[in-house]
Amino acid sequence: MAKEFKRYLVTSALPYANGPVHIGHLAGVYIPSDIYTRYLRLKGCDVISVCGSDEHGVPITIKARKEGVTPQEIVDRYHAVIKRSFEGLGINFDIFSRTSSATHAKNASAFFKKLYDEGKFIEKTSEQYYDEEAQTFLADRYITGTCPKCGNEKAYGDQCEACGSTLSPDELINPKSAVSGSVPVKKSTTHWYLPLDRYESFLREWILDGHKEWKSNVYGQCKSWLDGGLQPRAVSRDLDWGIPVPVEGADGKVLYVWFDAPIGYISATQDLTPDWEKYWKSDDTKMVHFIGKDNIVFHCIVFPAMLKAHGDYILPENVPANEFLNLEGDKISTSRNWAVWAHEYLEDFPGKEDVLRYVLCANAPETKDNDFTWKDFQARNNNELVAVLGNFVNRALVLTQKYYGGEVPALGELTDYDRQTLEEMGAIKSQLESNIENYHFREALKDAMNFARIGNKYLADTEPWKVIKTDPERVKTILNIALQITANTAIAIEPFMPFSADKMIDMLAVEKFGWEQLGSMGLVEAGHKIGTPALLFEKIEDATIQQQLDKLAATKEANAAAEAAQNIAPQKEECSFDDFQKMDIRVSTILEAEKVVKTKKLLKLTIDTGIDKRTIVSGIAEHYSPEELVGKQVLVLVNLKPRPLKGIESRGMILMAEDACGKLRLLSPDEKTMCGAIVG
Ligand code: B3M
Ligand code: ZN
Repeated sequence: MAKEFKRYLVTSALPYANGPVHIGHLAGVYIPSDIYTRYLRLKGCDVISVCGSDEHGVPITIKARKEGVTPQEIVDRYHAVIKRSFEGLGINFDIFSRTSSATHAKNASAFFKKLYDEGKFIEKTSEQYYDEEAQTFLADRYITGTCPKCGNEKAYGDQCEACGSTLSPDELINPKSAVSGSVPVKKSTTHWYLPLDRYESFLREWILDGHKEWKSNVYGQCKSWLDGGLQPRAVSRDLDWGIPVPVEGADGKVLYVWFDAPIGYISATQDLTPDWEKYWKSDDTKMVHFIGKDNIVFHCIVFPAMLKAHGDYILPENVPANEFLNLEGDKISTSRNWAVWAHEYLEDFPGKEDVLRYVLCANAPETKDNDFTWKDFQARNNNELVAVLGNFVNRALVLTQKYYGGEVPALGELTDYDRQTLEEMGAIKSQLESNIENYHFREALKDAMNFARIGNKYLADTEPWKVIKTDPERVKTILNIALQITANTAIAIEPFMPFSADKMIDMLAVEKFGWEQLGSMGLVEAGHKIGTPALLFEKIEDATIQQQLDKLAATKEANAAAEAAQNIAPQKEECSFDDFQKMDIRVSTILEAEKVVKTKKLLKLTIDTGIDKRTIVSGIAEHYSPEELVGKQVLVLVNLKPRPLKGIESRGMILMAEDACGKLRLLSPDEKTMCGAIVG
């Protein structure tokens, strides 16, 4: 028998305030969470949705060091950017708090102190990596080295981004301080550990027996963590940014960010409502954590163990974690700026908030990693939102405007097809509800769009624009039904596309409907005057998409240059001036250029060296077209021993620079120079 819940507590992973949010965060966590919460609100449930910035942790202090500002300045900046992004996209938390708040400092300290006083922690002194130059211990991202699992040389002390392994600093090969670059030493330090092993049997029973309904990707990861055997996990760090450990002798130590952050959900609820305890302490509250897959262990193993150890709080009923979204076939990466940033999307696509919500829901990585492409974004907008939803709503409203001056016509005699259409519409609701309540938002979105699909087909099949000439009474029924389907569509799409739902309500000139009205007729009464029709969506042109693709191409090039700039070839062995004197380099002009057949890289050039006109074969076909070379002045090593290339005798070599991205660049004098001029 399914458990009855009186209220819902929806949490969404607290985004790190060390950068903006991107489409991966939105698709993985925040759009699903917002759909679920909006749905519950529409049904009139007692629901609160809490989120906020995660403002501690090493990534923030590293960024602050890099920019020469304080961590507070970093979190203030990004807390504001992230908050505005969510608001701009209609992601409607009841509170978007932050873990640098006073409430949270008090709350997290008290949580730690209760476990400490009740002896729930292990206190352990151990040798940890220390940077003598920077005078700081090296936890998490403060230390890098080679991943023992995959050989990635830029693995961090807590995680390898290449293979996803969770690591500890001691596992790194050739560890190096990310602060000063120096080789760290070991220094003893004391920390507190949550003995997760002591909660293994509770977690096994609670998850593996009690929550078999959890998504397979979540259940599977929990099972492998439990089967791997749980180890005590440090809950403090030697850092100067974070919540101080509230015990004697803990100077310079703060709560580990993953200990304090989940408590941030409780702190946010305390800031939201004085009734916070009924959400966190009553077992008829349904708590659902929306997160990405990299947070599963913290929300299904660590935080529940903390809550169990504390004893006052409920546990999550479900943790429907999504997998990862990639971008144009590549992993989204904040550090490589390989992302579509939410705030930039809002600037580039004003008024298209629902298009992104729609595409990211339709493509959500619910059970496996998925890929976002700008072409798909354009196709879904043009072929689904414009051609189906927008087209149907616009026809229903414009024809009512055209034939009846905007007054809803009365319903006449129904045909079998009318009845069949209305039955089809009425049947969608239960499936839509079931899909949302089971976190299958991709399927739920298809259900919601089916209202528009049915409407679109109904108008295409009944062709009121033709029938008006022969049977105007019939058209009244057709448009009345079309308007009822429009009203139902406005209800169904609201959790997914709230901006469009609001526009439809305005165009129908009605009060917002309740979810319970979904699937029914008579929502828009005969005689009611609708508002002014307007297009819900507009086509997105190729040029708009190309702009985004060009932006990504520029990012890719900048990354390649930055990457390569780190690998500048070392200087060659010294040579004497005499050695150099042997080379005879002349300013020359390219007279003719043509591709060498059956090769990709070679061009056959006719060169005026000032001494003579000669043929040189050069491997620049992938960097320059023959047309753009003719007339160019170049530098030529003319006394290089002649050599046959693809049967062509090449007499000399054109000097070029290979840049960091591997692109070849010709070297030319800065103004027209006589051929034969000697370069020295
Ligand atoms: N700050 C988000 C992340 O790992 C992390 C979530 C905390 S939720 C308590 O990207
Ligand atoms: Zn690795």
